[in-house]
Order: sequence, then C-alpha cells, then structure tokens
Amino acid sequence: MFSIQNQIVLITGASSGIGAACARVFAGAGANLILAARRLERLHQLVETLDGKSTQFHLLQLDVRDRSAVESAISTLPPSWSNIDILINNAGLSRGLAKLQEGNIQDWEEMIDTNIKGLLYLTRSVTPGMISRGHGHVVNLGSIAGHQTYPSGNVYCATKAAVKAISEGLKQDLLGTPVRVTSVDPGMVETEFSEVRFHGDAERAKKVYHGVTPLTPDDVADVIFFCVTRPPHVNINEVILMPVDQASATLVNRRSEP
Ligand code: NDP
Ligand code: 8X3
Repeated sequence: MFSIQNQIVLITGASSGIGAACARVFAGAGANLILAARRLERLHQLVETLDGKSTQFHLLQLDVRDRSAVESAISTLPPSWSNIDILINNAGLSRGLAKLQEGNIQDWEEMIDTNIKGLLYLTRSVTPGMISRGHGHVVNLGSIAGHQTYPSGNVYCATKAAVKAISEGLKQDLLGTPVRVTSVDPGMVETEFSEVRFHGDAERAKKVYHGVTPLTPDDVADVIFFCVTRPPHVNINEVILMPVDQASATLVNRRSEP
C-alpha cells in the first residue's frame, strides 16, 4: 500500500459533503491538506473538527470558476505547499431539474463553469508540476449521471459526461509519465447536493433521499482513499459506486413514498 503520510493533497469543494469527508479521511492518515472552497468560514470550522496527528492545513478561499484566481492560487502557494501530490477535483454542483426546453440558462452556465471549466483550470495548473516531479494523482468526481442521462438532468448529466471524457483523455495524455488519474463516479450520496440543486428548498431536497439508504460522504471518501493508496504502478481508472437501494440513475428502491 502507498502511504500518504505527509503527502500534499489539494481538495476542492472541501467545505461540505464528499470534500469535507475526504479531508477527514486524509487528515486521519497524516496527509497535509490544502482545502479549497468559496466558504472560508466553513473550512475553518472543518479544520477545528479534524484530529489528524501530524496533519497541517492550508486554506484557500477559491471560486474554481475564476480562471485567473485558480492560476494565481496555485502559482503563489508557499514553497512548502507547492508540490501537490494528489489533486481531488471534487467541487461541483447541480442547479435545477428542468426539461431542457424550459431550462434556466444561468443554471446551465453555473454547472458548466464549475463542473467542467473549474475542474479543467485546476487540472491544467497542477499537473505540469506533477509531471516534472515524476509523481502525482488526479482524482475527478464524476457521477452515475455521466454514464446515464436521466429526465430533466440534461445539462448536469452533460457536465459529468464531460468529466468522464476529461478523465479518459487525461489518462491518455499522461501515458509515459507516472502520474495517475482516477474518476470516482457515485450514485446517490446524501449531502447538500440536492439542496443546492433546488436552490435552498430543503423540503424538496429531503424527498430525494426518502425511503432509501443513500451513500454517505464517508463511503465515497473511503473509495477515493483506496484508489490513491494502491502501489504506484496501479491505476484505478474508474469506480462506479451506488447504494444497494439504487440500480441505475433512475431505478431506486424506495421502501416508502414521501
Ligand atoms: P455539496 O453541495 O455538499 O458540496 C459541494 C462542494 O463544492 C462544496 O464544498 C462547495 O463549496 C463546492 N463548490 C461548489 N461550487 C464551487 C465553486 N464555484 N468554487 C469552489 N467550490 C465550489 O455536494 P457533494 O459533496 O455531494 O458534491 C461533491 C461532488 O460530488 C460534486 O462534484 C458532485 O457533482 C459530485 N457528486 C455528488 C453526488 C451526490 O449524490 N451528492 C453523486 C455523484 C457525484 P462552496 O459552496 O463553499 O464553494
Ligand atoms: C449526483 C447523482 O443521480 O442525482 O451526481 O445525478 S444524481
């Protein structure tokens, strides 16, 4: 097993859900963490709850949609933080659930700018250093939505299909280097995801998980941790994980209806 003790791990979207769970798992294993999100206060709160033995933290208030902010955040990292070993491209969101012909164009742009362009900006800024140091791992958060489009999921599903293509393309383009690429593609995970999708409608968001046992953010973080701790010659390209109560993007076993 590859130890991540003292490895530098950059997690985007660490202020909530899967990103925060990754921070907990990696801190517990002694990695040094760069935690990025727009809500800096949330990152401070998270750090207070983490109990990693020798873990150090560097917090970045960062909107991944802002190309120059991403470039500057990475290029101005203090020297002790600049050699990123693992990049977890987790920041992402869905906005709305509407038929394409009725869709909100601002919602589309937010998803495309965050889930595709933000992920690309980070990857473009971080991977050259990994190549020159001869060491690194990029983990992208895809989704079952990148494999199967569901009704009214149109643009969100398209962004995750793009993440799938980007992960495959990056793996091809890094061939000949030791840098690894993994796409972790979950089904239903209970986080703030649905509340964000429904623009803060908590009641509607709760119904998404009604009558099922969804994945937890910790379940996904465990899988990510497994992927990055394989021996250096092993690359896990893609993992699809879903709850036992889910069989596809649209087929969910609900024991009771909301
Ligand atoms: P959460 O809403 O709980 O967390 C999303 C995180 O992304 C937050 O920390 C948020 O931080 C961050 N984020 C959003 N926009 C930006 C931005 N412009 N710049 C920087 N950070 C941003 O959702 P999840 O934990 O569920 O989502 C994490 C990833 O997992 C996403 O890519 C999502 O698509 C994917 N996923 C989720 C599934 C689910 O069912 N929950 C299933 C499959 C994949 P802040 O607002 O502070 O900036
Ligand atoms: C999040 C899972 O199925 O709601 O990517 O799109 S789903």
